[in-house]
Amino acid sequence: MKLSKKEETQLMLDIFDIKEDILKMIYRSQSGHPGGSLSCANLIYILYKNVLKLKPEEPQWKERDYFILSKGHAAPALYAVLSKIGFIDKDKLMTLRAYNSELQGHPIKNEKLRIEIITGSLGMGLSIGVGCALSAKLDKKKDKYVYVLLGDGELNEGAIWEAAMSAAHYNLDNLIAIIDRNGFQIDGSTEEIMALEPLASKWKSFGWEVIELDGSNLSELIKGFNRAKKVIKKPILIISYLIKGADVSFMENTRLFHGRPPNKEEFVAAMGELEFLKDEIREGRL
Ligand SMILES: Cc1ncc(C[n+]2csc(CCOP(=O)(O)OP(=O)(O)O)c2C)c(N)n1
Repeated sequence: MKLSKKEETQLMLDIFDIKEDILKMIYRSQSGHPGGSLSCANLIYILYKNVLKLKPEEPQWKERDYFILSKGHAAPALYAVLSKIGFIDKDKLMTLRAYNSELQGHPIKNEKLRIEIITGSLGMGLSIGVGCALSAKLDKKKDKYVYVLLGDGELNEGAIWEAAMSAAHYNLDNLIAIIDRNGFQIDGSTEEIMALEPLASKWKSFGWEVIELDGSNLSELIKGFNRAKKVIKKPILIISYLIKGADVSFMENTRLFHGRPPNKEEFVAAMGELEFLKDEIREGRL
């Protein structure tokens, strides 16, 4: 499906609203992970808006697709998307990380808010996804997909590779894993800390179908997900090239805002940049 210019513009504006919410939440709570939330916000939004099969009025619909945010520290991105879609009240967003809030720093299973799985301890989401996909196969749910979003630094966890082997062993073509390939993790660039390349051929040799795409191109993302759903008898990996801290100049491509909130000056500057980019989109310059 190719997006019309109008559709693409609206999606982009929505994504910038989401990015503003992410920064507001993290600034207000003075705690959280801006870099890896900003990198994947567009991807999570496209999933919820254009890809996942859900019933708005029936959160526990048995045929629904699952989304597992394995890189759980990007919870602000998930919460802001769920609020944009209408599953979380906007007011609630500013309770991020507050005592007794439903919106903790890492996602907690919550049927009402449509958070399927508790995550945050990296390396677990793909194994859980394998279990969900296997169970959907056993239940003969032919049109149910499980989507798992992984960080690239998260791939340092050994359990990911056990899950990768099992998924291929069980021919889980209803499992679509996505890597937020932003090139950075907590301590520096992924290639410096623990090299991942050649990443695509590693997954191919584990028996996965691999799709590589530019994750900041919304049409390409949608096309990639459609292509993934056509694959048979193999699990699918989408390597989505993204930018850590995307769209806030001083947060881009650095580890410095991995797990640190912006201070007041940084927050004001970041919001100004996002507003400027929104104007550019509205006026057709972006
Ligand atoms: C098991 C485990 N070890 C360590 C951490 C601390 N931690 C949080 S984020 C992170 C780095 C993750 O890097 P990456 O997956 O690339 O995330 P992104 O850059 O997309 O935010 C680490 C080590 C954790 N959450 N879980």
